Amino acid sequence: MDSGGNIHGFSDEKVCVMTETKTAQSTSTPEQPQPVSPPGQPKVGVIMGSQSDWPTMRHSAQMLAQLGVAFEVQVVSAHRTPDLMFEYATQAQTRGLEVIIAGAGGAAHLPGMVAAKTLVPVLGVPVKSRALNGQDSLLSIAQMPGGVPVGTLAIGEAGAKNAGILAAQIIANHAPEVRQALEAFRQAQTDTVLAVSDPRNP
Ligand code: RP5
Repeated sequence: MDSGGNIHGFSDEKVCVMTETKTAQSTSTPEQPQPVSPPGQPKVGVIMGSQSDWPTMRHSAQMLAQLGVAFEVQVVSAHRTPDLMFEYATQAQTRGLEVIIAGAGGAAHLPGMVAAKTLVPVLGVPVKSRALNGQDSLLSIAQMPGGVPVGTLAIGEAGAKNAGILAAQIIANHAPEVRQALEAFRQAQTDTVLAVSDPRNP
């Protein structure tokens, strides 16, 4: 922890820089602008075991941005940076995080290990692994022992997207503006389906 009370890598300044850094990286394309957090204290932490998880986890960030929920993003590996993972989990509540979305693939220990060290609700996203198409990730995240829950979403992009929505729904319990954004999102989704109900004419 530094003199300003921020643990390594999680000051407001760092979150801001990270967002800009993501924008400059090779995963950014003109068609896929990188999601940027709304201003304010991050309420949701989007963490992942590897940079390679970002193409999946960006969908969580995208939904949070769309729904107006301030978030931060960070690579935190259970295996490669275990001390950072421990620090992130133990500091999450005092830093104001209300939900943690943790994505990981393969031997996906990150969500469960983070959940073991915090009472902040953890939503786990199984990333589609190269070897087993994410079935290993899914089982690693879902099969927690009784007493240490992780809310497990679907494998891959759908799970990441739904994790962002579900995190927003949790925040919406005390944030009317987020509830309004969710209602608008649901209505737009319904309208889109009803507008083109004949599958032969997409
Ligand atoms: C996990 O190992 C990560 O979450 C990632 O999904 C997987 C592979 O990581 P890389 O080898 O691509 O860094 O820890």
